[in-house]
Amino acid sequence: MDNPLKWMKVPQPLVERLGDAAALIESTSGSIRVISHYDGDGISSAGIISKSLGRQGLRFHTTMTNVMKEEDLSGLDVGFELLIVSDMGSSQAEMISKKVLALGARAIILDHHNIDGRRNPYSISDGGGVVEINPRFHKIDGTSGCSGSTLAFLLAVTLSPENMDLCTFSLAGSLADRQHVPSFTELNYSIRNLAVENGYLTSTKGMPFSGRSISEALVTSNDPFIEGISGDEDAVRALLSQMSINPFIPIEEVESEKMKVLQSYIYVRLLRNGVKRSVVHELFRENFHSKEYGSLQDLAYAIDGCGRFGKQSLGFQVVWGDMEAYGRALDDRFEYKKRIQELLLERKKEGVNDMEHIQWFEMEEETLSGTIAGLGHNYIFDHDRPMIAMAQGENGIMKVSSRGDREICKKGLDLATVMREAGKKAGGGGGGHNVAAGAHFPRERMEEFLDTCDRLVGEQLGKKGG
Ligand SMILES: [Mn+2]
Repeated sequence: MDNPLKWMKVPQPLVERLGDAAALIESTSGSIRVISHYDGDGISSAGIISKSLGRQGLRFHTTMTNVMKEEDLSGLDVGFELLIVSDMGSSQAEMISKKVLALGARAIILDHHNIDGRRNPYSISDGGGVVEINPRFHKIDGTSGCSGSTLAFLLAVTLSPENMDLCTFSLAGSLADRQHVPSFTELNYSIRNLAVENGYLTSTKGMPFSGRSISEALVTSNDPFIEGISGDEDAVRALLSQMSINPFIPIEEVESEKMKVLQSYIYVRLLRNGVKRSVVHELFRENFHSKEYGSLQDLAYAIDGCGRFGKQSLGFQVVWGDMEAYGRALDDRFEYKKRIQELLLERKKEGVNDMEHIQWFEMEEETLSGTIAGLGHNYIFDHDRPMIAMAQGENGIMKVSSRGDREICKKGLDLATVMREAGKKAGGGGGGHNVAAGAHFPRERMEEFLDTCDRLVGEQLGKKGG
């Protein structure tokens, strides 16, 4: 393919900006510094950019970090001619511009986050030394239609059509940023088409099962968590034998007719267990499979997990194409999935505390409390009241994660407001989205916090207390 950008019908103004960025890269003879965000999308972006620079024979040095602070930039070694900031940078464009001007260097910003109401991106012609590319300047939704790795991939194929093979990591990065729900759109959709039509990925519709075999997929399934199946090896064996499916074969080797029967069995079973129809429907989406990497979801979560566990360089190696690294990252991914299930089963056994309009529980692992709250709400406990999970952090500060679902939000639930108000009232703070939000407050004010949450949720849903 001569021109993947044309094939994908990337809007002309964006093509031009990518061209400016590619020209900057091609005119750089010295070293290139790449700084990217350290989550799944950022690691994928860093890998895609670095791989394409390496293929051009350019010298580069890549790091991944959480939030880029001014100190990080000041601490940068000065021996670079070009700085590429990826999956972040738009909100710090001015600082980046000052820094590179002072060093006599140039910068490229590839970001899909907020542009703080700015009308125009930084461009090399305005004298700021920066080419900024952000879909939000082109009326493309940066939350769902384009991630950091989408931009990294578009730049890579601008540099050379040979980089088209990196499309798998582009979509893995977008998936890690949850841009695949309910389906890939805008620029992600174009890349999805490129990947599928050129044989990099195959696509099937159904529940997103993942695992190295069909039985592992069912036993370790958390989303959906299927009562009586998830976590129960004997039940899974019995079910598969009843359907004449060999439990040890990879998911993609299960005959499609049998897979359909299995999927609809689970569908009915979830509904019969009382799981909301809207939650079950959301599970049916397009799933992708790569010959080399298996399920795109596993690839994405394996890379994302590397960020989560502070193993960014392992994630980077995966994107670089190191299959041994991928094996290790996958092991971590399945360990993590197992841990989530253990916590979920433990929660199921211990139960949650009921209030009139909310349900809540306390757990130890702060990093997983949001996940357990969400899965518990959707699949195990009462589906009509939001779930509030708390974990004690440092200095007696309680960290809160709350989860609802789209259906309750349609009825008026806004957890962002609940968390902000209740957090503030209990001497802390909070915020987030209507369906998922967080808060913090000092432990001794827990009762007050919970009472406020209960009252606010009741008011939002139009239910009077008493
Ligand atoms: Mn991102």
